[in-house]
Amino acid sequence: MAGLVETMGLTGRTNVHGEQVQRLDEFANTTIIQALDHTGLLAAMASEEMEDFYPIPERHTRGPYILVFDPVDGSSNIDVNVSIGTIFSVYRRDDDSPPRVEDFLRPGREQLCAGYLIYGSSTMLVYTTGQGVHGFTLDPTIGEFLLSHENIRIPDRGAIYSVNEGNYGGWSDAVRRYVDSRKSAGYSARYIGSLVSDFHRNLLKGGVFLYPADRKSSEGKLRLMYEANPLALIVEQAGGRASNGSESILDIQPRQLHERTPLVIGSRLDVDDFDAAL
Ligand code: FDP
Repeated sequence: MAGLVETMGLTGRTNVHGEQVQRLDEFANTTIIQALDHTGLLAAMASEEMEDFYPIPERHTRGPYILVFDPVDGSSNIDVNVSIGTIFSVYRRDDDSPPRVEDFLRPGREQLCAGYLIYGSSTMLVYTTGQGVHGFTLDPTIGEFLLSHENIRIPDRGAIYSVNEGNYGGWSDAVRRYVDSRKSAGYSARYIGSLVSDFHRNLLKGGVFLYPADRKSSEGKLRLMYEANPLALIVEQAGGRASNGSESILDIQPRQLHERTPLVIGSRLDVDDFDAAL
């Protein structure tokens, strides 16, 4: 309904990352918090759209889990009706003391569950709890997600590379060589500009997505906790890899909630090639 009701366009505010906040970002953030704050399952939530984490108010029962989410991924595609998504991951706390930021600052390997929703030609939920990756498609006539993609496996090598090549001039020589090598190997370029959508396509078909560091941003653009970690758990569970060029994304010890990381993710051999090229 976004095109018919007042949920498109900018709010006029900027978020903690200095980006302009879209109305749908804010709407999705509030919807997720309101849907989950009283379930008794969570102790706290952190979102790409909020500067600090959100402890579950004491009037609600607190549970053992921590939720981390990106309410709308691919914000620049909202107003032009291109696929966007929602990304989430779940951790467990060890005790029931008041939640602290340290509860969130844990390597991605400690995620209990990670997943995303993609709003495309159909709405899908793809998730893992460490026992493979499974995809469910929403049947809007009954309001249920039905298992449509059981045990997804990503091909070991793909034939697609996904990167914002407008940044070519700011990349290191090694990154340029890697992207050039995909072209000379006959790969196709596909870049939607919504991470979830680019990732989902490569997960099903094989391929590599990269958002490397460049001259403007030495840490790349994407967020470790809200974007890279959940997708890294999913890709590893599907037989692929995720790296920052020197280590597995899932092994990085986060230092702050909104930390960024270079990200290379997708088919195992394509990510191996990237690490070898650096
Ligand atoms: P967006 O800025 O539109 O929200 O992290 C956000 C993200 O989109 C990713 O979904 C996407 O992969 C990337 O940024 C696109 O960045 P560029 O526009 O710099 O290519």
